[in-house]
Amino acid sequence: ASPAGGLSLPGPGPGGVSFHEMWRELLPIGRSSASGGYRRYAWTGADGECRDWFRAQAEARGLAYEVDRNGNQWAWLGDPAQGDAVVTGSHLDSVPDGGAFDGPLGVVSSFAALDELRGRDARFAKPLGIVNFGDEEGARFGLACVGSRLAAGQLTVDQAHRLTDGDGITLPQAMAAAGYDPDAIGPDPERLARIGAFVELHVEQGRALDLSGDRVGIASAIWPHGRWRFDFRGEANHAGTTRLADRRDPMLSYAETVLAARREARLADAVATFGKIAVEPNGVNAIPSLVRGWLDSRAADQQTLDTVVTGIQQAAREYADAHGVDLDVVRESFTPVVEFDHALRDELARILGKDTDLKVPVLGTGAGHDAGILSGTVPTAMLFVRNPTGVSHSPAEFAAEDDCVAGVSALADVLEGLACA
Ligand code: HGY
Ligand code: MN
Ligand code: MN
Ligand code: MN
Repeated sequence: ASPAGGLSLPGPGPGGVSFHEMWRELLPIGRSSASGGYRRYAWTGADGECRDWFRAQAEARGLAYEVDRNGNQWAWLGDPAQGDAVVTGSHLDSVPDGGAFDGPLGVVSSFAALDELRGRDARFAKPLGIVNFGDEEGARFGLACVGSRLAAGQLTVDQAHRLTDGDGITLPQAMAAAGYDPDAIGPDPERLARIGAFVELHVEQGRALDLSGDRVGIASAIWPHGRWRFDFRGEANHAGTTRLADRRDPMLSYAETVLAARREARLADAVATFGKIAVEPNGVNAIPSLVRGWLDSRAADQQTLDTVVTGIQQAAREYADAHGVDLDVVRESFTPVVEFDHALRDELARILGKDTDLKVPVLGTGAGHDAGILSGTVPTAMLFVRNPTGVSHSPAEFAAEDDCVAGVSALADVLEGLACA
């Protein structure tokens, strides 16, 4: 029934224990028994199982389910064509051996918040959506936030078609193999124009909330960040017979560059990480011909990031020259600084502070999110849930059950405050 007061949530849905049931269903999907971490890469079988789960959750609640041209999944209460929709959600894919919370906490909390609002008998004046953005982590094709970037027009179709994974499979091939139409991908301005506010809940990936003693926080900004590929090319040769003086060993210049990255980041109060490497021919008794390392670097502001990355590149060139090695550096992706919408941020603070004296902390982050990509197009905000160790992108990532429940409640308050008005 939909009384004059607005749309109500269709029942019956999984009910009050929904968070735990959803969490239990998701936990085994794509989990490596070797590491205990998750390997949910875009358009693989594990990703497909997560997507099936999303669809089942939408249908169990009588929400209208759809997949957009870029493979992002949506669940709707009310008709998004009405406009000014309130949307929440996150992603279900993972980094290599990622934790259980980065992404899924936001999606599970979204469905659970709707269930909580059903319990409150909320009536919605605006369409309400839940989204699962595809390929947020970029673990497979190297570029993060592919689904939201495509939708927002921040990644061209040509660029997307050229994305290739470590096995030489292109993004269109991977999408087609997963049953999606790669010829459909592209900007989706009309869909985004229907969204009046997007709020992504995410596990915190640092310890600010732990240190301040708060369960939930509001995001202020995302640091500018990017990924650069460093190709050091030398000469493959026999590890036993090649005199040290005759070697052109790219591993040496790579190793020195890793140290330079740490040095430059430390000097600038930024971060710089070489977390992925490919070596050719990758033989234990061969001097490498190629060492390819990927740099991820982030800083509080653009100028600092430029300084750090320029410093690392200059050092890398000097080391390459010293070892007779050729160097190519390619910037593979870049995300400028994100300042979340101030009015929406204030509105969240007002809603969450309404019945309490507590001031909800506002914090910045060095982690990228689909919310950051959307923020250029749509008024966007984020909620963070306390992470007691700050560990993320690791199987050890954790959030306490009480804090997750507090996150669901906060998200429900926010959705109610924004969509029931
Ligand atoms: O921050 C990242 O590495 C990714 O966007 N989650
Ligand atoms: Mn992540
Ligand atoms: Mn994430
Ligand atoms: Mn031999």
